[in-house]
Amino acid sequence: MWNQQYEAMDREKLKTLQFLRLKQSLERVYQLVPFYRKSFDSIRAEPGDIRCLEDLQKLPFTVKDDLRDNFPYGLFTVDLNEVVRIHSSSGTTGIPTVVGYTKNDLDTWAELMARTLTAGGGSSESIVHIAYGYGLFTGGLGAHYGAEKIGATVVPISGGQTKRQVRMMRDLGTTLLACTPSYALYIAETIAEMDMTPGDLKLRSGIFGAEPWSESMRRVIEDKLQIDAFDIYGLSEIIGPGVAYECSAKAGLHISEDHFIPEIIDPASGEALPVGSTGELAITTVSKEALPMIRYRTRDITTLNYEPCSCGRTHVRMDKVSGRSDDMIIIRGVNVFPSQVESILLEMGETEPHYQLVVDRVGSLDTLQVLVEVSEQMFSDHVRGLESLERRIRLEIDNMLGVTADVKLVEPKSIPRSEGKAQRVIDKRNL
Ligand code: DLL
Repeated sequence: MWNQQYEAMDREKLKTLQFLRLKQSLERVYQLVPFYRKSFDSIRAEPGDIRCLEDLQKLPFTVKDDLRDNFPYGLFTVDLNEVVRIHSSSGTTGIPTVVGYTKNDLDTWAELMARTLTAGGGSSESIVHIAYGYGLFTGGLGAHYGAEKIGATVVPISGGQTKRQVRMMRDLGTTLLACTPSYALYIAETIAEMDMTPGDLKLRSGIFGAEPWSESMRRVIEDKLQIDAFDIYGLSEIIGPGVAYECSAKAGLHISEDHFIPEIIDPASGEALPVGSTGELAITTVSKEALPMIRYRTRDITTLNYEPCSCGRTHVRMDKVSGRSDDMIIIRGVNVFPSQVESILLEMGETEPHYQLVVDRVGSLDTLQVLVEVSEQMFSDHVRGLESLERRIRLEIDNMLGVTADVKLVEPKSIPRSEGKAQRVIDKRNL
């Protein structure tokens, strides 16, 4: 454990700490950010009305559009003089959102990533290969400062030039890989293409996140790279990576509750849901200086688990994120997450782990097409074998998810590989 005092803090003490920090954050945003003052005033609430942690549920949510509406600095609580770093989340549509950090915020972030890396097998002995993108994306620099904090040897390679990445990992004796799970898979594929095996590298573990990936995908990555694969979660608006991380139990991601208060809400009504329910994660930051967030709606779907963890950390665990509520595809009334299709494909084990979902509308009917790659050998096999596999996958998707999909097996390497976040869904209905 990187920080026993906080990561294994007695839960009663933790709640007291959260509450004290929450009060300060609420005062801060109420005094300094017109948006929050207006939002609290709209329900006639003042920070003083929040008398216990549960009272937080009385306050309005903050959503991504609030950041856009106040672009670029409108939600900051400090003068720009005190802001030492900007990151931005690359919105696919419209105005990007900008997030800022004070010196203390960067220290907190490094601390959180130090916890993440330590839980993921990192130490001062590690050689950490950071293939998350550097730049405005929070992945690269977030992992970077955490890795330096634990005293590891950092290779800040960023994304791209995958063959060179593999050669560097081999030559430098890299032990820990940090990148998106889809890029880890691409790296594994490239190792094989270069006629190498994982045995030619010294990789032992990886911290993968920034996009949803299923348990089955974990097994594929662990198997192909011969490593321990850990899930890490975060989002720019809250701080970047480092919000939650898996420990060796690999049974949920510990949310650093000394800095964040998580809630699960009904994505449709916004009502808080009882402990153990699956719903949208909302997060309140309690220590952020430049850009505190009150009840920020992440759109990510998960479940919280307060049972004690075998690793000794006391912080609540969130399940692997199954998807974003806005990535959920609704096909003729049935909700489908790409990660559910991923699990089915990988569990069947007859295709390659590369797939894409194409959603379209024919007349007034939504259609779902699942494109999935098969191996070279299988592709050159006779057509009947392929047709039969397509049929079996279609049946399995129908049985497990209750939707009819058109399954199409495609040539090896025909689905674009990703160096960052993979694009799993192509929704032609929006075009
Ligand atoms: O993706 C921060 C990050 C970088 C996390 C590196 C982990 C590793 P954004 O670009 O703002 O920040 O995107 C945040 O990505 O709301 C989730 O939908 C998704 N996401 C992040 N981590 C996971 C994960 C970074 N482990 C959005 N599992 C979030 C599933 C994830 N989805």
